[in-house]
Order: sequence, then C-alpha cells, then structure tokens
Amino acid sequence: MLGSAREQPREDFTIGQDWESYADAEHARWRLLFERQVAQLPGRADSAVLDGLEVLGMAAGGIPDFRHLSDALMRRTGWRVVAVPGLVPDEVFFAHLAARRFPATRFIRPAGCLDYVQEPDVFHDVFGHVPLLAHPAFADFMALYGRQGLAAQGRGRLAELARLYWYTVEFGLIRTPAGLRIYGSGIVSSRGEVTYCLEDPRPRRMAFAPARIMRTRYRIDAFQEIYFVIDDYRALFAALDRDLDALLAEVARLPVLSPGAALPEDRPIPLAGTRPIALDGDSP
Ligand code: HBI
Ligand code: FE
Repeated sequence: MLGSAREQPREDFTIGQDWESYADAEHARWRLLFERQVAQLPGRADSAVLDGLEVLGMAAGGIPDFRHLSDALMRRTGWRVVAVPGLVPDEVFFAHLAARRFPATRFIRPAGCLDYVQEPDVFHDVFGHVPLLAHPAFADFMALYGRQGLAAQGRGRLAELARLYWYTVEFGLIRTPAGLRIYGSGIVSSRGEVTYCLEDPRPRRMAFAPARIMRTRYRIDAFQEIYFVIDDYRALFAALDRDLDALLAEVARLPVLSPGAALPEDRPIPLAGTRPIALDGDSP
C-alpha cells in the first residue's frame, strides 16, 4: 500500500504519514494534549510559537495532516514536514534539515504515558517543533544547523552540535520586552517544564553563549538544571554562521562541563529582570 506507515522506510527514512489511518482515539489523545498545553502557553511561550501554531492552523481538532502543515510552511519559509518511523541516524536527520524538511514521527504516545515519553512522538515533534519553522530567522537557523551538523559529523564533533541543539531548539528560553519566554520544543510540549523553567527558583538561567553551551552535557531524564537565554532568533543563526573548525577548536581546548557547573563568565538572567522598568523612581 503506497504511503502506508507499515511500508519499509525509503532510503531517506521517510514513510507516509497515512493520516487517514489514525483512529478516533488517537485524535482524541492529541486533543487532550493540545488543550492542556495551549492553556499554559499564553504569557509563557514566545509570541513566535503562538503565532506559528495559529498560522499553521494547528488546533485541538486532531493530529495535523503533514500535507497541510507543509503547504502552509512552504509558503512562509520553504520548509515541509515529512514522516519518519522514529529517531533516524544523525546524518539522515541533518540532511533533512539542510534540505528544509523536518522529520516528524507519526505515532502518538499511548494513553498511559501522556506526561512523559522517552522517544519523540507526533505531539512533541509537531506541536513542539513545527510552529517555529514558520518564523523566518528560526527556519534559516534550522537549515544551517543541518549543514553544519553534517560538517561537524564529518570531523567527529557531533556531540558539540547536539549540545547546541539541546540547549536551544529543545530547551531554549528567549528574553522579550514582556519578560522571559519559552521557545524550546521540549519545554513547549512538556506539561510540567513550562512552569518549572520560568517559575521555579532551582534551575539557573544564563545568557546564550554558544561555545559554553557546546561544552555542556545535558540530562535527558529530568527537568534541566540550566537554561540558556537568547535575545533574538538571529543570535542562533549567527552562532553557526562562521568557520566551524575555528569554533570547534575553541570548544575543544576547554574541558566538558556538567549541567550544574558554574563559570565566572556566566551571565545570569534574573527572572524578573526583563520586565519594563518603571521610570518614576520606584525601581531599584
Ligand atoms: N531523529 N526523528 C529524529 N528526531 C530527532 O530529533 C533526531 C533524530 N536523529 C538524531 C537527532 N535528533 C540528534 O541526535 C541530532 O540533533 C544531533
Ligand atoms: Fe525534539
């Protein structure tokens, strides 16, 4: 059956989404996840995430059809969404990004594991990642990440690029005139981390520093101990829009850091420090 999810993956690991074959119960699970997540996002997620959800027509109704998402994305940023069976090899993942194709899983997490999944599912991949692909600067960064990922892998420096992805695309925060906001997909699609990352006093929040991030290990099994904060999506593009060998050499000279490590050059971003400061004398 052409385009079926049960077919053998193609050489680029893509499969058909086979949207028509989703069961009502699977759409209902999306609806539950969508509704409870959207309720938390106003005032916490960056406007680029909220705008992306809207312009791409994502809704509580059910699991989006990747063809419709791709049509809407293509008009805005030239990206499309393709279905893959699960995690794909790094070089395949990078090659898709470089070609402005986002590989998304088609399956949805089982009803018994709505709050935590080990492997990405369609809710994480589509609700978490796809909205920002409608943002031009972020969309360009993702394609550049794919190209530089392929280059870094050729030099045996995949770990450094993966850490940058983790602390930006997956768990990044952004400083806006209204305050700190979320843009990382791992947070946007997480029931608990949305509030933890912005409101809990325990994690540290540091100014974006690409070479520092590339030395910092990460945990995949717990909320993050450290978040890095950008001021603008163009800072992501600028971090990789340079001689990769020079950047990797700079990183390789210094030791790898644990997520809890503190460096004198770290610049903490206070939780309330970005709210507009009153000019009438009642601010510190
Ligand atoms: N495959 N489907 C999928 N999704 C990912 O996010 C992904 C992947 N393969 C490799 C990978 N991520 C990461 O290892 C790279 O970002 C380094
Ligand atoms: Fe992800």
